[in-house]
Amino acid sequence: MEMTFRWYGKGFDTVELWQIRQIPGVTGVITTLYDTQPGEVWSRERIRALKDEVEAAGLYIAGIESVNVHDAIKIGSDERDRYIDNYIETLEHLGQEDIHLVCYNFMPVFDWTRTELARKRADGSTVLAYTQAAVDALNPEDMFASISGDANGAILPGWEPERMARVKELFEMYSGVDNEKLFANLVYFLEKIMPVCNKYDIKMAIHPDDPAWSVFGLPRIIINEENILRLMKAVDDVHNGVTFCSGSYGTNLKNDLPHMIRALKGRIHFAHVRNLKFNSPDDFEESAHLSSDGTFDMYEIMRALYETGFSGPIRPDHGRMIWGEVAMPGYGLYDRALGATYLNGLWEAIDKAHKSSLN
Ligand code: DNO
Repeated sequence: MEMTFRWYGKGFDTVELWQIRQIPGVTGVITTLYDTQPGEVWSRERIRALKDEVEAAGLYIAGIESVNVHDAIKIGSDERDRYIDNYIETLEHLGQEDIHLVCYNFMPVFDWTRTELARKRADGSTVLAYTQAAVDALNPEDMFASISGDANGAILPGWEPERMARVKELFEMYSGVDNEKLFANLVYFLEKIMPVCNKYDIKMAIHPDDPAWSVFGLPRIIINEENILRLMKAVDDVHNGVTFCSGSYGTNLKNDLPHMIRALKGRIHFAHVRNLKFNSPDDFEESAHLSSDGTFDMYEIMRALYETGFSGPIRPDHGRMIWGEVAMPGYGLYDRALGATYLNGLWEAIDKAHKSSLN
């Protein structure tokens, strides 16, 4: 595996490349052109400029998160082929610039959903949190307003104000789309893009739905082992792969995370590893990465990745806001850096134990 760090790009991220470079063991960044809209073609020039900027800081682009998929593709409307052609063009440009990993999601309307962006914990840190009761009490149009005040001025991924202004319209557009239709639209999309992915060896890595169930009655499909394996079989090409996000699949306590990792052997191209602390099955908060601070056994998650021969990028995921940092919720420097070193420590121990058992 290779330890990486998400970076939203200059002007969008409070963290700078030189700071990432100083986190021990972090060699690459996972980045994006944050100001592009879903459906837009990414020019080669802009991709190259981003690459140059990252490389000048002594790092490299380990992958893109995300190239977002236009709603027309998810809905399966008449315009979808045009947007798929644009997506293919973007993939071509990424491939030509030697970028071989693309994380994306297929969630309707909302990307990840949290009900609090700054829940205070006993130690004074703040974390992202989710309570089902809060979602049930809101209508989707109010969701954006209810959380945007806590965003520290940042634009949250998937929660862009222009999109949120159209929430009602978006919901209407999805009214005829159930889980099966969404799945079929995803397969259609993947089949169309596989040739370009094969040509440039681009690994597509689908991010799970977060939380891993339907919110506001919208269809959600990338939620458990059964569904993700179904998708792997439906488009049985190694370039159709997975972002294994422990914090997203883990929102459903029925998901056995190490088991899922083993079942997906060879198809996990990217991993987001973080912990959650459940206060009840319907209320969780994003704790520190450390196993003892949350509900998951992070050692077992890392061990499953190790034992399945995972060799792609890992990144620490949402961190707590600590030490007075003001940043995009979940994406400060300090706690994610702690997460990276902790995960690196687990990996080193697993690797050494494995190697000494062979002697
Ligand atoms: C949240 C992220 C997601 C993820 C997208 C992938 O912090 O994990 O926004 O990047 O779902 O397309």
